[in-house]
Amino acid sequence: MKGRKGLERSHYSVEIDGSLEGREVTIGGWIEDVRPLGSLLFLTVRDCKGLCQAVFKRGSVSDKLFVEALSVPKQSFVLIKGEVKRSKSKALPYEVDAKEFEVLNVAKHPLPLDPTGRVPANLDVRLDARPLALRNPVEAAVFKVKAGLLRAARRVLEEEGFIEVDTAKIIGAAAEGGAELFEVDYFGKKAYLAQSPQLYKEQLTLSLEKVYEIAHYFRAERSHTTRHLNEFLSLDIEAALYDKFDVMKVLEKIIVESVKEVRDLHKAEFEIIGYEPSVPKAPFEIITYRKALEELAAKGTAPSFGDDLDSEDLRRLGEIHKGYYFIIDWPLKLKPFYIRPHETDEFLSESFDLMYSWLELASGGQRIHERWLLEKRLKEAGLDMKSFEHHLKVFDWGMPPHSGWGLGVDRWTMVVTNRRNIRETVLYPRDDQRLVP
Ligand code: AMO
Repeated sequence: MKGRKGLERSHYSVEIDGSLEGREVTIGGWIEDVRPLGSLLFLTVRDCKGLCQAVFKRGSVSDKLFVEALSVPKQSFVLIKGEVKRSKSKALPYEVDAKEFEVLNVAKHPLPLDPTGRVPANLDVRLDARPLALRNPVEAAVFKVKAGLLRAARRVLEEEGFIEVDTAKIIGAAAEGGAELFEVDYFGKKAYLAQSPQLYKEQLTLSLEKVYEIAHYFRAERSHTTRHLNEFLSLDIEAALYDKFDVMKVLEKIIVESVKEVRDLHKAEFEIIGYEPSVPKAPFEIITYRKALEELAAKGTAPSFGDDLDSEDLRRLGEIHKGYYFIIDWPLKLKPFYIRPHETDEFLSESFDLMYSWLELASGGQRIHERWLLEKRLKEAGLDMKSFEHHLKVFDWGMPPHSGWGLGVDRWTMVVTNRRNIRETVLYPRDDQRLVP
């Protein structure tokens, strides 16, 4: 696209290197700094890939252009045309000797934040002006890495023969039970926003066999923590004829290969972030729920057998297990109705959670595939059988044994990019205090 003066971007900042010396280029981006120095004027321009410098020389450009460049408000979007020359700056060894200049849109000051980060802004201010905050390279790097993780995970799943699906997010009945559903008015009828693709992904194994879905889900819970949101991104899989250990292997492979891939492909982003995740070693450690209780007891106190591990327990467990590890064989009563009772101990279930230190990243397990058993478990969970009729009848159509899991992608991105708050890994986070922007 051309500007009014006919200028058209020909290169990005990262391309301004020795290979272009002596060539004419047009760069486009946002003004980060304006530094006059006698008859020279240095402008630094940032685009989504990096930073480059342009120099305006009085005499070499008209006075009008020089003054225009001098007075352009920071963060305005501009195009600059000129010749690539060697510079004296160590950080930016090549610069553009400006000949032409056009402001495509002026940034109106005061801006809600300084994207350079020199004037620090707190998280709320950054979230209120998210697209502007993303001009800061550290913030942008987090989302480039997140996109890289999804790309790598998709690749692994395709290699493993999984088919990508997309299921409905407006649903007529509570998928998993529980009070965590957002209600919506669906032409006068009650409907809900999906809290997970659980029932649909299970159903699809009876024809597509191995499916995965990457989508947003909604939970109406008021948890004020750094790891919960009311809308989150989940990567879910479900596979016919896989048992719990088979799907744990798939999860492990995705984690190892994706971290390896982003480390290789996003070196620049990790350098900007100032952190590089180490590639985890497979196989991940596996401990049982029972073992976790023993470890906690050895450290002081532990919940009673059958009780859930609260965040304090998980923090203490995370002091023992620092990286990725699985906790398997949870008490059946702590798990949803679709999780299979344990092969050898009816008090337990064929379930697992994937942890990173104290943080739960994924949960899953082998499912019940027999209708009678599912009905029994629904009754025990006190759920309304009628609202599950559409789901139950599917189990009469030759439902294979199957297993799966759901991985919280925002939490995983927190781990890989070393962020402390899930809101830093979500573009437009939703919690009970934040519905806009
Ligand atoms: P679960 O409810 O454990 O399991 O969710 C799976 C993973 O999703 C992420 N997650 C969240 N992330 C941010 N904010 C939230 N409020 C939130 N809730 C969950 C976590 C969690 O480990 N149907 C099962 C999965 C399965 O068995 O296949 C389920 O939804 O990282």
